[in-house]
Amino acid sequence: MKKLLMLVTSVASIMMALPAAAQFAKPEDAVKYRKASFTVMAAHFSRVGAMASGRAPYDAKAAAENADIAAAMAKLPWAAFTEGSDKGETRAKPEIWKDSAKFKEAADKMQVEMGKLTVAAKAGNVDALKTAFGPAAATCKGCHDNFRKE
Ligand code: ASC
Repeated sequence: MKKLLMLVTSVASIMMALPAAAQFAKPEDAVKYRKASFTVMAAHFSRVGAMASGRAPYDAKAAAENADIAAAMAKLPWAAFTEGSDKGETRAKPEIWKDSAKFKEAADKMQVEMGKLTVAAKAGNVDALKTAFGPAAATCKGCHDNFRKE
């Protein structure tokens, strides 16, 4: 058991040390991965949004669970904007690679706002949730406007 744990730990640390590109055998795999993480994020984020806007009844536990998942997903897509993954089944704009500092700033901002959303959701108060939801949604929209084709 101890050996297994050591093996798992060392495999995990090797994986974390690998450059992002090494996680994907092909550019299409990176595209699929980032789309999947955005899809899951959007599903859970919009459940929080439904509560924040009153379209769904407020349920503190569900809000916290969904915000947590959205925040976890918000960490994932960025490493999948690998070199060469600007082609194929993607609406990613060339600006992602040309203006990568601006893209990273937008990605970081989203993660910060998603983090604030989870804090608000865990506070168990619908007004805190409403306050945090708007700025988080604005980070989604900001990236769509600047970095996603129609
Ligand atoms: C969502 C979702 C988005 C954002 C965006 C905010 O729920 O899926 O992409 O909010 O619409 O403007």
